[in-house]
Amino acid sequence: MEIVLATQNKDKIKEIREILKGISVKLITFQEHSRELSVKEDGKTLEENAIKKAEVWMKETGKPALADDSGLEVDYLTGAPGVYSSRFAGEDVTYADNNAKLLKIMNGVPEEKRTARFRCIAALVFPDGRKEVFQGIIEGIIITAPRGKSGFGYDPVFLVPEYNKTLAELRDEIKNKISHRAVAFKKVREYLSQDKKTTKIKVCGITNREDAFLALSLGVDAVGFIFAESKRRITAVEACKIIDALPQTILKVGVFVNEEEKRVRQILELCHLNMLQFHGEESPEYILKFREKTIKSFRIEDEDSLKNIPNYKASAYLLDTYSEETYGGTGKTFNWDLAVEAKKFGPIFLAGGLNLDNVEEAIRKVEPYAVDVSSGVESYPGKKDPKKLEEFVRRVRGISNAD
Ligand code: ITT
Repeated sequence: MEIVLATQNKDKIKEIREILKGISVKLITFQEHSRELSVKEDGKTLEENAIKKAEVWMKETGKPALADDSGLEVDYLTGAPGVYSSRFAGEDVTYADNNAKLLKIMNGVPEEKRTARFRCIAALVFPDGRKEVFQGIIEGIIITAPRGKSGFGYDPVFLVPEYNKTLAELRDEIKNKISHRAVAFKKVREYLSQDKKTTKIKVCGITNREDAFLALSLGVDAVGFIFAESKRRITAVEACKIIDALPQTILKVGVFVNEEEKRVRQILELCHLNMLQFHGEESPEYILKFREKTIKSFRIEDEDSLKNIPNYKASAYLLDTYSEETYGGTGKTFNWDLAVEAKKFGPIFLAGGLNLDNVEEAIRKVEPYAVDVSSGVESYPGKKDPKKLEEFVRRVRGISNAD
């Protein structure tokens, strides 16, 4: 997995790289992304700022992004400079200016009243909407004159009592074990090592009970029933019989194409669907009428096909291959670079010609929230091939669990 480091502070990048060393995640910095993004840190808390920074970079790149906001909290100053640490002495000041201002204010304050802490909030934000926050703290004392040359920021005035040294006097490897950033990012590290990628699988075009139970037994996440003109169309009554026999654990998605709202509601009620997929030219307003979870499909031809996506507020977006003749099930793939680009809009269901031969490459390249397969695992239209489906699931899970 690739993660973007949402910071332009080179000192931090160095520290974070060191703390996360050895983890099977590729960290991309603004230098590699060859773009600078300035994010206004106008939040009232470190957490707000950290999430804001990560979100801006996640939206810009379509990749998970990791940011931190850190601050020094001095007890004598009732927690200041805190969220304003970088601009304590004003806008565009140096670390030395901030330190000088702090020492001036603290002049004459006795040692027992010079207690302080660094707090770091790390935020990890994913394109599918997940947000995770991790905290790290280190306690210390503000000394009366700067000491030491390593580190950055307030390090030369922050004494760590256990070592009787300032953070700027400690070797990098020690700072990167005990600092606020080290504590927060070790939690990030643990989280990421547990977070095995699990691409969800939706099997669409279910027309019979046997296929539904095959999908269930293989641990597929969702099954789709097509209530529109298609070789795989199913009637509401037939779908209802299958759905009633399936457990809660598998999601049941109803697929509609330019259907009347009233008819969708009838089928929704009759069949107890969990999700509605709109595969036609439904408007953003039409989709908003449904309180249920929705997937809006887009047929992708070229870059222009992505332009309309941000107008829709759906729970997820399904990308299918464009065809003049049909609304879906073309069996053909499209340019997956466009799917990578679309990830910034929300969770992506990747569809369009997925099969045993290309699904692994698709997941490696796009890392979608879910893959959607129909004709690629059939023996003929409307009937799934057990061997193909089993192998498809095995391949997806194989990639998903690989480091
Ligand atoms: P980004 O927002 O690009 O990540 P930044 O330099 O603005 O970088 P922060 O807002 O997180 O960083 O940090 C605010 C200030 O807190 C920073 O300018 C330093 O003066 C201070 N600071 C943060 N971490 C520190 C550390 O490990 N040691 C010393 N001072 C630190």
